Amino acid sequence: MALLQKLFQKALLTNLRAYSVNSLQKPPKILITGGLGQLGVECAKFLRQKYGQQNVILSDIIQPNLEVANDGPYIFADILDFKGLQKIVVDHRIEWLIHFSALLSAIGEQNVPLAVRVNIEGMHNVIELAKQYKLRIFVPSTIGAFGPDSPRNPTPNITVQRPRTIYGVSKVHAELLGEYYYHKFGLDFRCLRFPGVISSDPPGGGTTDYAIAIFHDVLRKGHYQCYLKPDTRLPMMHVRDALNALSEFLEAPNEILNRRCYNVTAMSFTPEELAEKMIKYVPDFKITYMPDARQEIADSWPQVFDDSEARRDWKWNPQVDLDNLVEIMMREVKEKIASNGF
Ligand code: AKB
Repeated sequence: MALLQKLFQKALLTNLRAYSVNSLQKPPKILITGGLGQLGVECAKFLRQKYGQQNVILSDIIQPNLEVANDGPYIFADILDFKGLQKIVVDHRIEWLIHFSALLSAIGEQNVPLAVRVNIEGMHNVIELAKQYKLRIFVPSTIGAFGPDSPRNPTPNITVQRPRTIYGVSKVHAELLGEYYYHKFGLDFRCLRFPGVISSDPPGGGTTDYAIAIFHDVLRKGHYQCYLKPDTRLPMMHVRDALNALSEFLEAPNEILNRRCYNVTAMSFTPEELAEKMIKYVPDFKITYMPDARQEIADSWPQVFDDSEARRDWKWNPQVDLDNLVEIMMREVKEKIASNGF
């Protein structure tokens, strides 16, 4: 019986996937907010390959560099300006909204009023916008949406969430608001809780940033001073997996989703374990440890993230493990340093 049920579910999933891809023959018009943060530029590149260059609009309040400006449509969008957002959605016939604008965990603690405005007021604007114009809306959440009362190893999809950072509080707020709008108004709200995302682009004020900064410092100076203790275990994933997760989840038919918010991850490691893998590439590299305020944040977060519900419902399956990650980062950061000097 269980086997039959499984086979039926698999057949349903295959059919729905095929349907979902076919129904995307007219590609969606997508707006990405907070486009110049860690994920925006890579996400736009990835989605433009899938849906066409003109169908993915990157936006932010910052002037882009030439490379970004030449890569595809880029516009000014202030997530605190509701009318401005309405105009963009109408003028560009937007159908999907990917809302990246947010202050991350460490930087949010340094300016709480700004984090409240960007992360909470900004969320109010985009969710109302999505409701008014019937957009599919994706909002990333995070391991930071959990806190010291949550089980840390593993942290399941549904459990206690009492974060101690304004970033975490704003993300729990976003998750709950999105679920509420889904149940009350039928809004197509989708949310993934990401672990630390590792890419060769410079990080943006998070607690997991060490896992990016370490590559830049080691390749430039042969030394890294880590702000977390050597045994601080945190869930992580390479940006390629993060974008695959986002895109697969955005395309998944509503019928197969049992939740609006899913945990996703690829691996968990400590600074010490990461350094050990890197020594293979830079044998004389040195790491020292000087924990700062970010240690307390990391100590309240999941160590191992349970993403079995995403694996079950929409077949989430990460591709990049720790060995691949170190190999990719070593290569890409070297290339970046050679071409930009940073
Ligand atoms: C942060 O460290 O704040 C982010 C996150 C895990 O959400 N990278």
